Amino acid sequence: MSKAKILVARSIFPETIARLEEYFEVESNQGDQGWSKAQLIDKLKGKQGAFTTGSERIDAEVLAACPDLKICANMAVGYNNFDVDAMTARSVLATNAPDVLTETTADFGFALLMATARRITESEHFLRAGKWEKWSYDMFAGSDIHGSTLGIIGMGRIGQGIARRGALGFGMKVIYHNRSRLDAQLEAECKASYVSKEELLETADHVVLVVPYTPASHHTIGAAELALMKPTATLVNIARGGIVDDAALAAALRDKRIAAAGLDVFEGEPKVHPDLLQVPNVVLTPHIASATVPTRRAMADLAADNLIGFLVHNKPVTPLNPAVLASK
Ligand code: 8YV
Repeated sequence: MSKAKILVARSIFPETIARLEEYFEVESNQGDQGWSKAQLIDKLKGKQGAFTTGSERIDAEVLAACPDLKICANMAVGYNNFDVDAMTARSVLATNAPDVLTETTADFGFALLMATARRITESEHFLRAGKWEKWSYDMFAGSDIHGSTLGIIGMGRIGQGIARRGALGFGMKVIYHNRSRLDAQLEAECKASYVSKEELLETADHVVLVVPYTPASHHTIGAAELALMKPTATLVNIARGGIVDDAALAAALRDKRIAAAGLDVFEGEPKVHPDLLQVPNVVLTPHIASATVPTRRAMADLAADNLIGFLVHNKPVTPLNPAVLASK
């Protein structure tokens, strides 16, 4: 039987490519030059499978141009780069990479929270610039993590991981807001109390965003929400660009309407809103929350498992639209 053809859209571990080559004819973008949509379509034509990252948009236009496509396996838990309805309509399976990155991403959320509240990068820039000449009582005085109130918007697996770290490790009072309330047992495990979004914004000392991006979550935090937060509060976004109105946030940081922010994701990334680059009270990282070597390997393995599982055995591991399987 001839091997199915797949496209690996971005540079990935050579071991992952070698494994995929055992099962498929693989074309891969190991040069990792970004592809335009037209180039992506051109490469995807005639392929049955695609190994994608959050950067490749798979929508009705791509699907119409690539009728041989049967599966897109995302090496990411978030999948807002997929139009899942359009994929289901064309019987194309969508898979993501949940669970394997939960704890690593929760670790990073906490790291960014601490760096933001304790002004770590701002003070390092000061030191590197040779400006440290004397001790002073208020030099880079930030806000406390321990004993403070942590507000989490989006209480999925990663949000729960952050809640546990905050409550059990740092004695924080944890409040959360989510589309649906957790069951009582999970709430007790996370030591988290459900509140309205407004109450959370008004009372939290530190707000962490872990909500998936959908049209409904676009600009979950804009000027009105920032105005509800305490002037001493910090905001951390490890979810997706577009959840925060970056221009409104830059203005709030400039005017000290909130104390500081930590951002791993941006509207229009890899571009960053120029106003954010001008304010000192923000920690900026280039979308690396899941970036540890073991976790990136596990994410790549899971995307490969989905391609092999579906195209070879008709058993994907983490399907997002299982209706496609039922219709076969
Ligand atoms: C990915 C992420 O690194 O999993 C996600 O949703 O945001 C990151 O872990 C990124 O999307 C590239 O695929």
